[in-house]
Amino acid sequence: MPYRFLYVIFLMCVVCFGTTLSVYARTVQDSDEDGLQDHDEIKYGTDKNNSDSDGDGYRDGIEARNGYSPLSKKGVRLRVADSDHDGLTDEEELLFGTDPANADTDEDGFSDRKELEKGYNPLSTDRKKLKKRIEVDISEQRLTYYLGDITIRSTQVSTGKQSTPTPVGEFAIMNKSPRAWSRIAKLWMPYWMGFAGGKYGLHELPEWPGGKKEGANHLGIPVSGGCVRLGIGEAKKIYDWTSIGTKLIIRK
Ligand SMILES: [Ca+2]
Ligand SMILES: [Ca+2]
Ligand SMILES: [Ca+2]
Ligand SMILES: [Ca+2]
Repeated sequence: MPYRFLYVIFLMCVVCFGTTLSVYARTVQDSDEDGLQDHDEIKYGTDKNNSDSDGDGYRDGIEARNGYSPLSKKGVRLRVADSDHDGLTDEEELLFGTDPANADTDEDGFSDRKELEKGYNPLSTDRKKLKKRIEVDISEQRLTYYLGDITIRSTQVSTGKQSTPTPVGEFAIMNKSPRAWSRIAKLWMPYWMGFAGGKYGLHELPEWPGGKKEGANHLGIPVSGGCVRLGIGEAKKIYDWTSIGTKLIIRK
């Protein structure tokens, strides 16, 4: 009797182990054995049954691991490639969860890029606008902006020095100017986005009247008079995306 009992236990263990293995196999399946699992092939927009989706002689897994687009024959990097020509790089699409091989992931007639620009979810046909939000982390000297739960971008900033700290709390972007003039500091602040009564702003590295820019090597170091300084190029991206009223959260 005890032997029969042990045998039943043994059979149960075999069944459990087998089920676990088959679940594991399903989750880590790589149908075309190219080093990119099936669920990652969906993310990259590649063919899970073709180990070399773009036919350039390099396997999808090798291209993806080394930062190349497995959808582009010409050895183009993910950060440059725009395989579906929708204006978002393959790297951005991976970040947003949109399909790098389909310009209109949710097939609602609006391209992924248009939806993100206008504040809609490119992964859903729901026409409800998502909330835009900018967050600044002073200790990390980073600014990240979001559309709903989608991280749009993260970039290094320079916030206020110890004697002129950047205010902490919850604000909203209250005004915008492509080129604001500081009467106090006597310099230009390109791509100005004002907050806290308009006394402070997010803006590009300041520019002296002669055209000289404050150094880009200040990014990552709190040296400003209280504003949040952004890098050249990054400021315009945020400026173009931000609306009046966009929520701004600043943390220590
Ligand atoms: Ca694969
Ligand atoms: Ca390839
Ligand atoms: Ca694209
Ligand atoms: Ca769409």
